Amino acid sequence: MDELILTTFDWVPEPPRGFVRDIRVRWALEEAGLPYRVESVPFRDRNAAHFAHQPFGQVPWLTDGDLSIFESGAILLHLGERGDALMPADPRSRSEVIEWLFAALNSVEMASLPWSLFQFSGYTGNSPGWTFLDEFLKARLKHMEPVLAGREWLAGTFSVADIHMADVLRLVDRYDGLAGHPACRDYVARATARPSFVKAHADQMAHFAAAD
Ligand SMILES: N[C@@H](CCC(=O)N[C@@H](CS)C(=O)NCC(=O)O)C(=O)O
Repeated sequence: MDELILTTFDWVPEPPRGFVRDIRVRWALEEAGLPYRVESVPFRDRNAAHFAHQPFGQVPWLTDGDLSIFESGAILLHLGERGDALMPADPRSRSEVIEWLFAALNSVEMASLPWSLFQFSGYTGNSPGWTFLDEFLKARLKHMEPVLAGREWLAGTFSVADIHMADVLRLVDRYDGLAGHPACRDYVARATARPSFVKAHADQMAHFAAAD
């Protein structure tokens, strides 16, 4: 089996620690019990080799033998295809995993990320921009709430779709944005209680702390 190498930054400032997207990849690798190594690239000085792997100069990316994959969604689909630990084999369940993975990124995160960036920046006053973003996110959460109230995991068993959805929602939770959505909050609590998440989170925190 080819060696799996996860690349992340060598260091990031305190606020994003625990939320850098390499955690999605760490979490998936831990869930699947796949051995991997972590490498670092400079946060401050991003060179051409970095952009050759990740065209936006971001992290994470994963190398699997001579394959180099960027975008956390693409990485988790790739890992999901390596076995049935993260993506069930039967076509119906597999298709459900893929649709929920895209829903996490393209329907929920597309609302939650600008909302979180505004929260982080303190732009939460009584401005039309903030009100628009807040309503946009609440509209998405309103639809996620009955879905998550009715099932433990999005597509039957725990899958890469849950890694993405829980990670997206946990950033909202960080700013108390799930207060009116108890099923979403319980889902985040359920997912992040998994030993694989606990380890992935601790490993990310230790990785960045080691560079201080
Ligand atoms: N859509 C990308 C987003 C990657 C991303 O936003 N990475 C952040 C860390 S969580 C980053 O590299 N930020 C530094 C920057 O944008 O300059 C993915 O899911 O992999």
